[in-house]
Amino acid sequence: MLFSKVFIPILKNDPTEAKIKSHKLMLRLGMIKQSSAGIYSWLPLGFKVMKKIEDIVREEQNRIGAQEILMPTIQSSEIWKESGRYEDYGEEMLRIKDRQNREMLYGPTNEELITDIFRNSIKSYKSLPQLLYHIQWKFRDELRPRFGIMRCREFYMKDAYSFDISDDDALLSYNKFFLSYLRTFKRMELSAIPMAADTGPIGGNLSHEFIILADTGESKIYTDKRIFDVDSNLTTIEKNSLDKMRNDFEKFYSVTDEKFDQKIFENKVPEKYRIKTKGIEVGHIFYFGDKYSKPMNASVDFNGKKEFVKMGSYGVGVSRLVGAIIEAKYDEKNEIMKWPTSVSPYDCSVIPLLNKNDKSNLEKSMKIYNFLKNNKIDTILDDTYESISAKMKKFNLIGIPFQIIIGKKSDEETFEFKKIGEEPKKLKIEEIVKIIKNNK
Ligand code: 5CA
Repeated sequence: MLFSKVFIPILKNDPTEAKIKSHKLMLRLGMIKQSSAGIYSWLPLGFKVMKKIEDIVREEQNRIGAQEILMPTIQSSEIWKESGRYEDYGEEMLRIKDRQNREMLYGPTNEELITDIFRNSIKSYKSLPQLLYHIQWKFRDELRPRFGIMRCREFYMKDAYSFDISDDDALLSYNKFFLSYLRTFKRMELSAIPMAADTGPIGGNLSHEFIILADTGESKIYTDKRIFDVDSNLTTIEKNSLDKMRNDFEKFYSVTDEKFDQKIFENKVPEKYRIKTKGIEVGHIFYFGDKYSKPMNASVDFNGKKEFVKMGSYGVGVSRLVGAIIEAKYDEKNEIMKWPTSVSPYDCSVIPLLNKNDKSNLEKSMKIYNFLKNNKIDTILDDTYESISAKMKKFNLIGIPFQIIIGKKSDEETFEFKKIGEEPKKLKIEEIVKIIKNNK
């Protein structure tokens, strides 16, 4: 894309209403635009990042054998009355009436709807396990929406649901998602640690939150430094290896605020390894057995016996991750953002010094731009006549990981190429393509 044509409405300064750096940067770069409290439009730069995050999440769900579906945002109240959550969910649920005066709601989560789909279709245990997921907007009428898309009312979530015949099988499904979350966040260059957590309105007695450390996070956490070194590079989803991996994590005390016990913390974690800090919850997984299948009568035939299926649910905050990555990768003091290559809105930027009376640099830049495009490298070329220092400042903020700078001294053969925030090197365009492709 040419910068003069893209829709990236950049502000000169940080907006005053934003308190944390991800919110500031997203507004400043025109990644999002608030439409009402806690509800946002996603503009091209923000939307591109979110879509890349969504693709990674999808690939890692498919890799463990989960199947993608799409459920609606609007649900009937009937199924929520069956599970008993219609009243329990309280004011966070946005309730709506249709023209026939039927009670509907904008889904805050989908345990009931997926249970309804399951019970009408699957009759035999031989069809189990079933792992189903969708990526869809959710609405929660949060009392205090804040920090931009980090805690908002309408947000984009991946939610998966597992159905098994026994507790043992269900724990295998749980562990598959546990692993897929570790892989998902790693591909975004985030170190998200699993922490034993409370189950809240979803229910059940086994749950982990996946949390990245950040001072601006809303979750208080207590953990052990050594958990960062646990090997999560499993290539199989076979039961024994998964059990071992979860065990390796659970050797280390790592909990959220609600589960915290000072005595256990001090007993289990030597002082030099203790971490008490804050973090951002980017994923949350739950095992709740027959909490929904029993009241909603979701059962299968197991050798002539009716068995309620054992269920779990697994959420990733896809839209929240955009902010979480910024919190982790943005150097606010020096105004340099560094997107991980896997989620960057573009692969490369071409930043030329342009002069209205001499078109040679523009022509050179267009050539490079077309060459990169033909090599499937998503590139943005700054064809505006701003000064080179203003352009550099702007692109440091936008955070595209690779930059090609066409300055006064550039020749026909080699170009100034740099990883954002590092020193430039003079390289041939073919070498540049190789580096970018190897880093994708
Ligand atoms: N049904 C379960 C799992 S599918 C569930 O809803 N879990 S959850 O409530 O923990 O949400 C899953 C993830 O969505 C969270 O880990 C968080 O990353 C994201 N999320 C939750 N509430 C918000 C919100 N108000 N704004 C942005 N993201 C949110």
